[in-house]
Amino acid sequence: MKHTIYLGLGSNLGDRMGNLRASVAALRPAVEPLALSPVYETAPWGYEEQDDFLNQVIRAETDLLPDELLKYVKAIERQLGRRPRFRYGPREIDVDILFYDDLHMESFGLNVPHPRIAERAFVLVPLADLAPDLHHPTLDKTVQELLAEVDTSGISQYQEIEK
Ligand code: PH2
Ligand code: MG
Ligand code: MG
Repeated sequence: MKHTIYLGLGSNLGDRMGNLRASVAALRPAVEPLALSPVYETAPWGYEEQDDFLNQVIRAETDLLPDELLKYVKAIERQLGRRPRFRYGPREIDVDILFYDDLHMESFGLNVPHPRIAERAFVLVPLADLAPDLHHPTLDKTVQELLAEVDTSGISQYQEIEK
């Protein structure tokens, strides 16, 4: 059965735009991207002594179950060169499961929806571009309503300089 998912992508090491693009390409065919948000350059959250991130959100479709999807995106992160580092620290690519249909699950290793969506403008800004009316199943608010409650300074749409 097809499930609608939202993934949050982030990169602040190496070729940030290339890393985002490579992660989207690597998702197929088990995860089929349906819509890509604009890319935003965002000030680091949680641990500030690191370079700015590029962040993007995508809507996709998959037959994978949540645990399978988690394994799948972790394998893509490794494939794109990500090595274990400290929490909230720099990374070549981060692929987070934000929503999986309207599922709510909390288990060791995987919480859905992603537990920190409401605190993160770098997720809510691109998410609102794709799905402003999406309903958060546990907070009982829409993405648009959550976005109105966060500080969006430090988030700007990213224009890649032509090479
Ligand atoms: N990811 C983090 C920690 N901090 N800050 C920004 N701006 N963007 C991120 O993707 C990000 C972060 C851990 O996943
Ligand atoms: Mg993350
Ligand atoms: Mg992650």
